[in-house]
Amino acid sequence: MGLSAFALTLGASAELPMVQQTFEYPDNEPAPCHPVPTQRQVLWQECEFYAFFHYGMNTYTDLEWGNGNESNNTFAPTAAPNPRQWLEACKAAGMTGGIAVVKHHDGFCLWPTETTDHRCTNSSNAYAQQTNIPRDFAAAAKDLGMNYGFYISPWDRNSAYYGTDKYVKDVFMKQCDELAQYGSDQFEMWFDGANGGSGYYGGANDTRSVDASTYYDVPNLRDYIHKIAPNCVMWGVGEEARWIGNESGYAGETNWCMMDRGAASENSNRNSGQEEGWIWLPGESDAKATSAGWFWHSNQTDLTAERLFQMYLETVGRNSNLILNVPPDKSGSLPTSTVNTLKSLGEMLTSRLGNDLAPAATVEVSESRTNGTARTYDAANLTDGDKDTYWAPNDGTTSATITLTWPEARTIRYVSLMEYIIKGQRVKGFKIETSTDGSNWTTKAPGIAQTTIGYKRIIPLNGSTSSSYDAGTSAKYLRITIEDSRACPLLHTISVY
Ligand code: FUL
Repeated sequence: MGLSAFALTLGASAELPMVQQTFEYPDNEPAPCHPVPTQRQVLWQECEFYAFFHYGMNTYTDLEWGNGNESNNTFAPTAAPNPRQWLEACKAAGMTGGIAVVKHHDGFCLWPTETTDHRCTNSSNAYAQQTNIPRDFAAAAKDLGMNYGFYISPWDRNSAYYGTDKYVKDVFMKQCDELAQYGSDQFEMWFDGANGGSGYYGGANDTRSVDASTYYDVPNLRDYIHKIAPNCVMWGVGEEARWIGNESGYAGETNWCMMDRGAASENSNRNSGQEEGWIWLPGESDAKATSAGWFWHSNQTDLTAERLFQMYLETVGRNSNLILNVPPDKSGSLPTSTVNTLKSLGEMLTSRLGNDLAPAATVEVSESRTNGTARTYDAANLTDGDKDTYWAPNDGTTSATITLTWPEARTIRYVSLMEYIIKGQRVKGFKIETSTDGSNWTTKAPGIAQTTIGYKRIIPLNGSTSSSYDAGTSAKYLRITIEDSRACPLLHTISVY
């Protein structure tokens, strides 16, 4: 039956006029190595380093997790909350934007939402009544040319409806919708994983637990938000970017953007991803820049700029985004000490990673694929400052060398490599060597696993992320050897500092 139907189809199509098809690839582009990111995920990975601002009811109660029964009047800023000041301080630190917490687990909302009475505008405090963090945060970010987004806790210890479908439909989804209306160019919505447990729940004072993987109707929520804010990555519960597995500011030296779906694989592979993972789920590392908690506490101290620089190397420098938390205090602004630390960090990043020596070098590669009509693949693409051009060898080539030569020796400390991830993450082993004469080579940073590259990898040549800035290495030649790759390696930028 099946066979004769097949023959019939074939016979019928044989009668049709032949359609001439040509399968040419005039650009000679390498095939993608799956899985590959969505365009939204690529844009998100380009954000690299941004801030987290935990501000809200807990700022006034000294708690980290409010119970949900706090009086609206307890939220009492001593001045008008100033998101512009938050963002300006973070811009000075070299950050590209930030995420403002506008509803934490206590359910208290920092905007005039219609979904609950538990909100800032119902406080007796005059500054609170005027507060609208999403409005002011979005406006400041747009003005400063920074990325912005919001943290909205799915878990709500205030809502009487938490645990029912009504909560998801009439409270949580509506709150996400209201927030999406504050800007279609949001880059990320942050959905925390903590949920279920004891709480006030409208006076019930009981314990409620949900299955987060089904309860929040994430597929519909994601589609809905993307219609309003097309480039908004839905973090965590939203399944477009993954938690790096710790809150201490480090990713695995080996770190793939790929992951198998499902809590089991995610739980055990968050820090390093999975080489054979079948979805693109890049890592984000959330870490605190202060000692006490996510929210402001009177006894907090600021971590040193040197420690934050180390975090940067161990996250952004290991193929992970870094979201660094700086908490505004009771006045609704960042404390001066935090502002100063951020400024020092920015100066450190500029002086250590701000002056790229690679464009002054000549670059030679062991092999480049044949250029296409509208695309080239040669070594010059590695140092042209253009993320959309890349170097590529032939299909089937999985090892290669790239050699940079300066007219005279330079003092160097860091090498930064970036894969053209639009076509998948590929490199699985590499090494870096330097030479002063072109014949005697020294392998650098042998203690650091030189495995994956991904979106970005920064190698401190002295092999230490905690004391990376030393007298440096004198080198006239720098050789990067790709030793193994899932498919032909594609790099778009090499930088040397
Ligand atoms: C956690 C939350 O429970 C913390 O309070 C904080 O918001 C952190 C960023 O995520 O899971």
